[in-house]
Parts: sequence; structure tokens; C-alpha cells
Amino acid sequence: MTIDVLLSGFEPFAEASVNESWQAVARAVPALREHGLVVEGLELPVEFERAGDLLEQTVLEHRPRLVIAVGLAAGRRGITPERVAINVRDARIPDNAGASPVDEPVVPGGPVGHFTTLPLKAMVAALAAEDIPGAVSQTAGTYVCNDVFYRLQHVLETDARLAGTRGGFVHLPSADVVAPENGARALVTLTLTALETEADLSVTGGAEH
Ligand code: PCA
Repeated sequence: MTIDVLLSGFEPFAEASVNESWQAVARAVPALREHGLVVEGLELPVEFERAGDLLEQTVLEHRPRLVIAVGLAAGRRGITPERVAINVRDARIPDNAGASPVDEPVVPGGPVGHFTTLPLKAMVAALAAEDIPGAVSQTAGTYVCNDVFYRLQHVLETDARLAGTRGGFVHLPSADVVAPENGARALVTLTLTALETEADLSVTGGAEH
């Protein structure tokens, strides 16, 4: 492994002028470097396939200990580490290149889903300890965030060069729910918690629906 941490965020989409995920990543990277970690940040396009290709190439180039991909989920009430990526593309709105795949696989022939390898429960507990709203999310949707999440988990699971690299996806809410500086602070906390936690906490993060 050549670096400690890779964080990715996304460019704006759906006619927004900013994307809170990249704003938070751009601030979290220098803050994590102050902790003595070797950290890279990557801004991804909101495009099926191309975003996953870029993340995969960057992961293979840097072989980090930890990869956290971050995206915006505007309707959420807190910061939501994702439990599972599914092998489906189903776009409600076109991506930034105009593509709207419906019911296509992310990786043809790949498994139905991939679980995160991040310690979700410890990460949510760490947010609570800092009074930042957070919860486990049971689905990352079927748009570009899920696409990138699935590609990340797929390459981590199938490429022997990445043995030992942990990774997953975190959705941030919009800035009116968590202000950009708190989003960045949350990413620092989540990253440090993931690096420090070998075995996850056994506490519920479940939901009835
Ligand atoms: N959110 C979208 C894609 C890019 C982003 O920041 C999603 O949740 O799929």
C-alpha cells in the first residue's frame, strides 16, 4: 500500500452549482494530512461508467489502506454511511453526459450486491459523539453513487493487488442539514474511526422500512 486514504467526491449535477460532497472532501483532505496521514482527494464526474473507471484507476494507482467515496443525497436528514451496493443502474434523471440507463447491471455477471467493508456502526457512533446527525443507510439508490460504490467494492473484492484495502460509500445531506464545515469535520471523524476500528461495534443500525 502506498497511501493511507483516498477520498472521492462528485462534481455538481441536476442543475446545482456545487456538490456538497466535493466541498466536504476538499476540506477534509488537508485536515487529515494534519493528522500525519498520506491522503489524496479525487473529484468524480456524475457519469455512469466513467466515474467508476476513474475511481478504479486511482485506487489501483495509489493502493490506499482506506477508500471512502462520498456523494450528496439531498433529501437525507443526516450523514449516512451505506451498507450495500447493488448491481443495478436505474436512472431517474440523466447523468451529466445525458445517459439514462434503465435496469442495466453495473458489472455484467457480477454478484447482486457487495457489502461495505467499513465499520458502519462505529462510524455512526463516532458522529453521534460529535453531535453530528448520522445513521446507517440500507440503500445507496440506483444512480451514479451506487454505480461508483459497486465498482469500488467489486475491485476491492476481486483484485488481489488490493488485498487489505477497506472501502465504502458515505452520503452527505444538503448544506442546510449539515453545513459544509461540519460535513468536512464529519469526514475526518469517519476516516479516523475507520482507520482505528478493526472489528465493528455490535449495535443495531437496522430499519423497518
Ligand atoms: N449524488 C448522486 C450522484 C452524485 C452525487 O453526489 C447519487 O446519490 O447517486
